[in-house]
Amino acid sequence: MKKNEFLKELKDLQTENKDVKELYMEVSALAMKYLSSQWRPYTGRAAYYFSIEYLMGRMFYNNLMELGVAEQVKEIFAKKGVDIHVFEEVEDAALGNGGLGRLAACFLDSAAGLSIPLYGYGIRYKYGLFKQQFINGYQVEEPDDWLAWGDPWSVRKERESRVIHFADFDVTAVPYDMPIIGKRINTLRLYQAEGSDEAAKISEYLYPADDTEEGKILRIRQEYFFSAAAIGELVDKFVQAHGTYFKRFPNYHSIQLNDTHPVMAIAELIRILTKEYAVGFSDAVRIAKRTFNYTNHTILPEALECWDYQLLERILPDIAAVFKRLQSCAGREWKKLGCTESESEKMAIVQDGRIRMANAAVYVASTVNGVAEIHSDILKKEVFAAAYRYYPDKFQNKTNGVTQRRWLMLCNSELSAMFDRYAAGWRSDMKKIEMIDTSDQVVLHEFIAVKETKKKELLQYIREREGIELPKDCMVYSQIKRLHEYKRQLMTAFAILRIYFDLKDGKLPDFYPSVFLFGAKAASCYYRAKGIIKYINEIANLVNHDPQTRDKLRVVFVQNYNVSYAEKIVAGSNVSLQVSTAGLEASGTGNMKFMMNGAVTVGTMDGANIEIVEKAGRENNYIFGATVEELTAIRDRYDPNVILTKDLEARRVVETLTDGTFQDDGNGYFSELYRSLTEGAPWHKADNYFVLYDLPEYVNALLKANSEYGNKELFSQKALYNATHSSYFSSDRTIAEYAADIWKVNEI
Ligand code: 26Q
Repeated sequence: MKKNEFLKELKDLQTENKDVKELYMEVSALAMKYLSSQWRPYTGRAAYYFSIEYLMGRMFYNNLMELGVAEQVKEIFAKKGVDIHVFEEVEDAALGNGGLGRLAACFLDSAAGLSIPLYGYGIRYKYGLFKQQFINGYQVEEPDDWLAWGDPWSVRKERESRVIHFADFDVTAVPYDMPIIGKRINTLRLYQAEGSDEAAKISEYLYPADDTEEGKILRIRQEYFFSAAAIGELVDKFVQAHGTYFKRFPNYHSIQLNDTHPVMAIAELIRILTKEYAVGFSDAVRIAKRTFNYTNHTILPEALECWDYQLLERILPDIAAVFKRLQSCAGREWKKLGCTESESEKMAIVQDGRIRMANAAVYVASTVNGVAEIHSDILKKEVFAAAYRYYPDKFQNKTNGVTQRRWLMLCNSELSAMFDRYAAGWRSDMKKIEMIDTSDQVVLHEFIAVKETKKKELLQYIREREGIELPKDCMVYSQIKRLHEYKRQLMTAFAILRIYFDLKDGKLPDFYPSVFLFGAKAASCYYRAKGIIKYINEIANLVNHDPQTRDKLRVVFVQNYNVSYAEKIVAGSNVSLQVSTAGLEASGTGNMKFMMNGAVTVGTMDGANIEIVEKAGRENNYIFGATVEELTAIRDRYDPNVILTKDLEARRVVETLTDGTFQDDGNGYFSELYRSLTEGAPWHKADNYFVLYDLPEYVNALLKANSEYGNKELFSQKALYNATHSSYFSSDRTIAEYAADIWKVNEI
């Protein structure tokens, strides 16, 4: 189908008496028809991305934009009296929960944009990340029935189904293909589990609770299910095209493991080669070594996956056996290399009855990468120090990026149009925006106007979604990310309270009216995260209703934060809050989205924040807090109670957790948070994320930004400088690096 045929059919489309869903289905189906002729299989060398999460967001507008028909579709609908914004009702595809899943989506977009053959593999969950609402300030979760809207952007490939064997039952993996549209069309293939009720459970939920044995088994099944389906398919296709000379398998395939969740793929490839094709074990390992690459996304010890050997053996005996043989094979290699006992122990794949997935990945992968400079350094120096000593060449850094097509062109057409005026050609070469003169008064005032427009839109959206009216002229600070203690949303809560008390005490006469926005979902079994949500909602309730402060300070925790919400928030905010404990945020990618849209960062020297200020200047951002080195130096002697004794202001805010200022209805959330800061818990020391240590500097940084915002031109120049120096954080740059340094695949 040609473009003009597509547009003609669209013009002829009957819209009367059709609801949004019907229109959505029909237009999407038409677009699929239009693109199908360009969507062809490819048999050359390609890269494969294995990920348990894909946070695609809403596909409708993005796909129309990528097909180059967004404007025409908008006009055609306008003529029919349909506002293109009605499609904002369409649910996001939220088959992921955070940065790792959104990164996968950005990477697919960039690869298609650069015409790099990259194929995504994952799970087609029936329910994505839960839908969230607040009832009395508490998070309430509902299943995310995203398929209720239909899935017009996928094609079920029944005939390419495969059977996956577990010791106790078989499962059919049915592929659903999604087009990833850019200069070329790549594919995201998600497998759905079918066959029996117990089989279907495997692709029912994203991250089912794994605090019971049953839950753990389900997680193992999920990981093996999609890894084995993908590997089985790649091996079959290879054999059909090239025969069984498997030494050539890595010539055609470079597989990127998005964290450890797909590490079962390593064992599955070795299993197939040895069991089904009689390849010797060491040859199979050699082939696997040339095929796989591993990206680590977190150094938090509790997130490094370990599986109980006996548990795995029960449902996947052959896979368990492969891990065991891999350990022997690695053990011999380490002896030869002269590793000490303790080094071998640190690198061990199977030890004390547990399989350490990250160690398996590091041993087999050709390359191991972190996602920002500081994170990659920590991997080398700490997490994988022993492996780095013996395999230094494996280790690389690939600083994350985000796709400017969704995170700038789509969510901020106004700023994009401004860039068109002052940096022609930037859409295909983003570096060009660096040439924009941020001190030019005309440019600056256009930028100020764009930010005002986007803020107005954001406030309007919040009014519709949350029923909250915010002051028109305000500075917007935003913290939007998964809820986690290390990300320190609690520290922001304390900082807000400090500002609130100071406002009431008349200590901040020149404070520019401000809104603090939060967006986050708490994992459903994460008790403290839920307590933090409730606490912030209580603070919002107090602050927003206090007649003494409500014109100056507001707090809103938006409900059901997701990709589509993020698109509004990053475009409309002035300040990006990136305040993780130094050393713990692997990279962050929200920080990059805000930067691209002209927000300044109030943040710690952590993750990609460090590179952001390297590119955009420390003087154009508000960096505060302890560095990794400082924290290492004080860690052993740090006692938050010393701070609480001396610093009365800190004490006043922290004690709101227990002094009755706020109510958690006898649920114990707040007192538990209090104890986590003052006493610690069996598994950690008091205030292990250094909230109280960094709080005073954090408040100062927030206030400094606030006072500078009073000088609109000064502040906006800083903000614009950030935007015009953000091209390094395009995932096009990141993907070009993966393609050149890891995958060795070329543009086709
Ligand atoms: C591990 C063990 C058991 C159960 C679950 C998990 C698990 C699940 C999800 C561990 C980690 C994740 C997700 C991690 C994640 O999203 N990491 C983020 O990745 C981004 C992309 O690289 C970075 O920018 C963020 O800094 C990082 O937090």
